[in-house]
Amino acid sequence: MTETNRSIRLGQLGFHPGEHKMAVFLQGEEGGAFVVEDAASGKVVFRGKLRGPIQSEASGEQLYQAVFSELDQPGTYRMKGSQGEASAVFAIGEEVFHDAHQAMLKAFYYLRCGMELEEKHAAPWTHKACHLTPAIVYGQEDRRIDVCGGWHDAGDFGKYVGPGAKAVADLLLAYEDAPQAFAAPVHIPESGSGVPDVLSECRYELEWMLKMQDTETDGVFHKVTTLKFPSFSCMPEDDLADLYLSPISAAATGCFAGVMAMAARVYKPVDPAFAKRCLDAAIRAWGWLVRNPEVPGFKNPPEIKTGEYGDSNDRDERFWAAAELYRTTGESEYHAAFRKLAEEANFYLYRLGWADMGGYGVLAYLRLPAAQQDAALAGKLKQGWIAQADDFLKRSEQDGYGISLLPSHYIWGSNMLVMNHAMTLLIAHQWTGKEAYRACAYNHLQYIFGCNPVDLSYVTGVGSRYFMEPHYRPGIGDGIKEPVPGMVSGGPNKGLQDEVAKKELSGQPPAKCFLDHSESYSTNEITIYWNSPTVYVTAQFTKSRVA
Ligand code: G3I
Ligand code: 9MR
Ligand code: ZN
Repeated sequence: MTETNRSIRLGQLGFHPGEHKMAVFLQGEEGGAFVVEDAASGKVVFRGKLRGPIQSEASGEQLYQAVFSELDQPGTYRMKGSQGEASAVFAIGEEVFHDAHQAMLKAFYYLRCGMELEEKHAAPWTHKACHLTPAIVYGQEDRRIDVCGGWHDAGDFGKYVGPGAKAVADLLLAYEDAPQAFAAPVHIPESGSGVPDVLSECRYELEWMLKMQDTETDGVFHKVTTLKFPSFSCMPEDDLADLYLSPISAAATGCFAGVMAMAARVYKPVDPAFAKRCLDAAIRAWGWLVRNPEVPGFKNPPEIKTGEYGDSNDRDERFWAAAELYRTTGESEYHAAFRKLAEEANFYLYRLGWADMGGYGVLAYLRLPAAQQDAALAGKLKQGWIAQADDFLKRSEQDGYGISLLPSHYIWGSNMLVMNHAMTLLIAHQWTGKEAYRACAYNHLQYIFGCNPVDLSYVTGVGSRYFMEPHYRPGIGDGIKEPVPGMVSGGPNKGLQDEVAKKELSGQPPAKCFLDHSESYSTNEITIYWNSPTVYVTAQFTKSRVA
């Protein structure tokens, strides 16, 4: 019987025929032999030579890469090195990511606010309806607004417009770019309605967002939260402190206009009336932006201590809004605004983060028919996107795990960067057909699924060894050992920004600054916008299957 040791790292879900296949060895020698055996018979089906050594600055390890892309025969396998070390058993098959994809989409349902999570859909992770009282408008204490619904942001119960917009944008793009991956239901209350579950789930968030638009000014409140975070084990329904709407911000209003204009397009075939509500709301938000060309960036008011999502630059949000409104309506006013912002370009054009939405604007513009584009501008933007992908590719070629993060990129939510970069690469692949981009994106996803220095899958319930203790209040408070499945951890953060991380991780290399501990909110929280790019990337590798 073969002993499995942990010196061979590989994506725990396995690989697809036709896709890039790589494992990482901690032991080995230059040109050393490795084999892949059939798990049942022990028959050698592939022989290869290790590539390396590669000194990983991010993880402090010396690594070897074992590439076996030619092995495409579906089955179960095990790898072995020349020193007798053996990997865990892994699969090759068309559907190896299917369940993970479903679980990561279903995770959004578990984050729903304002409704009971009933046994029928949520067992065993049920809870009562939460956050039902109208919220106080900060600075206008006698004004209260109903903003019930939407998704909790993360391990806390705040609801923030910018992060919500990123999450919905990723999911709608995931659906647009790989509709076949969303054919099977994920068992939410709306399943079976004839509308794909991903659209029903996003609508739950969009309906909440619509309530966040101020009926008096058309601006959008930045967020709704209690004044401070509740205790770590607080269940949503027990979080009864007053809810406050933080002031309107240009960042929130810009994101709102962007995502609503996008939704207007995506929902038109399934629900034209809803699509029209989204478009009207987007146009009104745009009006606010035009009337408020220069506004200070968002900062928490002094009494409000919850997640700030501060953003000092609102040009990228305006840019995204202009692009989506132009794509959806074809009106020249938005095109003019887009060109002007693109020309100034005083923001990150290609990022897909919660604070930097430029990339979504570029994408919306580049997906217009050529006749509606300014050809020179479109050419420049496409070239810029591809240059960004090339840079990620080059960096990945120098990284032991084949990913594009430099040591300085292991910050709070580093897994979002891993997945955002993979999105960038996959879109570059769609435009160019260059296989190296797709292979590189695949390595990024395999990193999330366990081919990483921590040797854990960063998605709950996914793989054979996954993190168990997310910083997620309902998961701490519910007394259930098994975490809610399908949730993506923030991942290693060299900033050590919580007490346990400071205590346990000091001196660790950046890519190992991760703690599977429920109090380590700076390394092990979960959020909607860490799940959403992961769904995008996974969907690109998921074939249709109606369960
Ligand atoms: O951008 C800088 C970069 O220039 C610098 O090199 C690097 C080095 O430290 O830091 C980067 O800034 C970090 C920033 O995230 C980047 O997005 C900050 O250090 C880091 O503190 C900040 O963390 C944010 C965290 O809130 C604290 O504000 C996370 O991005 C953000 O995801 C997280 O969001 C929280 C919400 O507040 C509340 N809800 C849960 C959610 C997840 O933990
Ligand atoms: O528990 C909070 C977590 O959900 C947030 O993401 C994080 C964001 O800063 O903050 C956590 O709360 C801590 C706060 O930041 C600092 N003081 C201690 C808080 C925990 O009680
Ligand atoms: Zn709630």
